[in-house]
Amino acid sequence: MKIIHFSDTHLGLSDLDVSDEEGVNQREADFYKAFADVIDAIIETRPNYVIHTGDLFHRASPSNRAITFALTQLKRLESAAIPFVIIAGNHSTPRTSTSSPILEALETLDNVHAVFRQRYEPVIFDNVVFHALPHINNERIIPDELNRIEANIDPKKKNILMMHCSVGAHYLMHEFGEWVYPKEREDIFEKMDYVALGHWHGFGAVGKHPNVYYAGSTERTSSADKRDDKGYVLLELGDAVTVTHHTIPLRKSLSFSIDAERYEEELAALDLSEIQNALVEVKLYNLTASSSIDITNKAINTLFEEALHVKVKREFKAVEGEQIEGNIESISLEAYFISHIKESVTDETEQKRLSEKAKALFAHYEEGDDDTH
Ligand SMILES: [Mn+2]
Repeated sequence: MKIIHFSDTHLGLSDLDVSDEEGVNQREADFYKAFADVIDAIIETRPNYVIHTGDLFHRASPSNRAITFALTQLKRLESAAIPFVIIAGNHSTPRTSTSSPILEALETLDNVHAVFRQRYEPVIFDNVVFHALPHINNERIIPDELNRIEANIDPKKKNILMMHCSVGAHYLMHEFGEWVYPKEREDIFEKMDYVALGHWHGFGAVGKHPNVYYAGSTERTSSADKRDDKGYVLLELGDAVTVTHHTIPLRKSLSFSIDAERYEEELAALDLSEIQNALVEVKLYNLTASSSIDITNKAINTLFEEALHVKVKREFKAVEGEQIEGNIESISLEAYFISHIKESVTDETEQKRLSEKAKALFAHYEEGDDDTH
């Protein structure tokens, strides 16, 4: 039996101020392409089943374009007569009971089995049971839902658990509504042939379990994600279980570092051979206030004009021997701001109060800056 497991496709996510020829946000289009690439691979591989472990859409109320795209692609699976089982993730579950879940719309397709009613449901076929546990807003009922699984395990069939959560605190994404799987219930994993997980955006096996996998996302959902190995899992279930990860081609994501003290030499030495249509991050370091003014973003953008997008990060030379660490982009500004407070405010209590306030504001700014998971 062959099963394809994929996850976290975040259809409708848009990022960066760049559009394609049709006026669609280019990153949004990249997510559609990744999804279509997986559907192509499915149709070529012809697995017995396809499973998706959540975050099909980026939002609980996706755009018309995202919905139309998803339905068109799922229709291709229906035409190929391949059953598709999907659970809701935290991104596609409404936070209030007044809005209706988007996955309900998928039930109009005959081959789609969508589990989104915030409770455990077994999806039963002739040779396999998919134990589907969708995202649940009320964490307190999760232990009871987990208790319902074992009675539905059929030893004559393959048993596959599908969940969208963090197994152990390691896989937390710091998002609204996410939950950690209770360690004391990991015994359920041993009764399953395979545990299909969604939520974490990298592919990989979980802990010491040989049969528990995150499929990972199909695209990079933030600029912090530099992974190139996005794709899907092909699961072959015979006497043994084999798990292989297949990658799909992604837009390049490249990082460059330029020492501002040796700016001209470093520029001349840059290898720009792969920048075409890439997502580029340029870190300028060893900057002083004056060299930072001299090296404009415009100059950097011109240098990398073949790239799809350029993000410039500025790291200033440490002030008064102070080492600046952490998120360079905003901390350098924060450090400058705080050193300015220290210079211009003599009263120590007032100095402390203003510094704390500045830190809180910068922390808030940083949070809002990268809300694209
Ligand atoms: Mn996700």
